[in-house]
Amino acid sequence: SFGWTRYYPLSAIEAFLDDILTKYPSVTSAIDIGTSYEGRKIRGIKISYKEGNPGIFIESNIHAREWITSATATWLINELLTSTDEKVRNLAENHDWYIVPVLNVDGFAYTHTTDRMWRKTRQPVNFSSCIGADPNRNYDSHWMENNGASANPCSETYAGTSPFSEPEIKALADYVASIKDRLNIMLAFHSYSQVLLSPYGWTADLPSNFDDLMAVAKAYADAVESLPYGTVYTYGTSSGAMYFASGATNDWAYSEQDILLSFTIEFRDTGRYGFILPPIQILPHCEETMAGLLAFVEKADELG
Ligand code: 0X9
Ligand code: ZN
Ligand code: ZN
Repeated sequence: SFGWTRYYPLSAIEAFLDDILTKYPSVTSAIDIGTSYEGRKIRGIKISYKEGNPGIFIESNIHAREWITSATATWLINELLTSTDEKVRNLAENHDWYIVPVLNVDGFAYTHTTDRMWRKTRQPVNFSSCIGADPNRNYDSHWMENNGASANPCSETYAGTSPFSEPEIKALADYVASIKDRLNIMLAFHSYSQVLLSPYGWTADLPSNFDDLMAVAKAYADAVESLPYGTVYTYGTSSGAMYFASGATNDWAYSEQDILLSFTIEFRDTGRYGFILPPIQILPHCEETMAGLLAFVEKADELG
């Protein structure tokens, strides 16, 4: 049965979602995001205990090889539904959760069958022998500006032929746009580097609510570091703390959808294992992610 001591292929993650929907029919509902290039369903789950809660959207595994992200997203779903911890109950019951454990379904399947280090989508590019675009450069927000992406189809940061050329990204964007008024937080789960990245990636300018963004990021980092594992997260803007990246999820959510607490979170580790994080680290990582999220959301609620 499903658990968090190993990584699972897409079919097992789908079975996990079905199981959750069957077990918790009154507080969960299936989200049908759309269909990938290769025809796979992109699925999510909504957890809602009551009407009118502020919403939190989690995009996960947009990069195919970042397996710890979907392991964490499925753990989070399970924990929100089963935990008896008072703080987790508050987090679950007073917020609506929209969680898409695997967005890049084609790429994820490919990492299981063929190339563990695949990052991009699997849609062929006309007149190129290289396949796929970087889905995290494909959102329609300052697309291809300021050298934040590549025009070379063989590059790992190829932006695609046009904004939203990748069906998975178009599908996610359409879904988020349809519920954006209910969302105040959007998180994109990535690995690795242990850093929280706010807008902007496409410019070095600071967002207008920079102080609030850094306050919630600091709350997350402090909470994680206070656990016995002592894992250190840093934080900053995407362009300042990492590198220029245009057309990424968090810039699009922030600038085009007015979701004012939008982050990319780069999970464990800092490079020892990189994308191939050992399964033994999944549960400790999930626990510290919950500590981080509790502190982040508490601070966000406080800021209003
Ligand atoms: O390059 C990326 O897309 C992200 N790093 S990763 O190693 N997971 O590929 C970082 C993107 C950060 N920038 C923005 N979100 N704008
Ligand atoms: Zn622009
Ligand atoms: Zn990534």
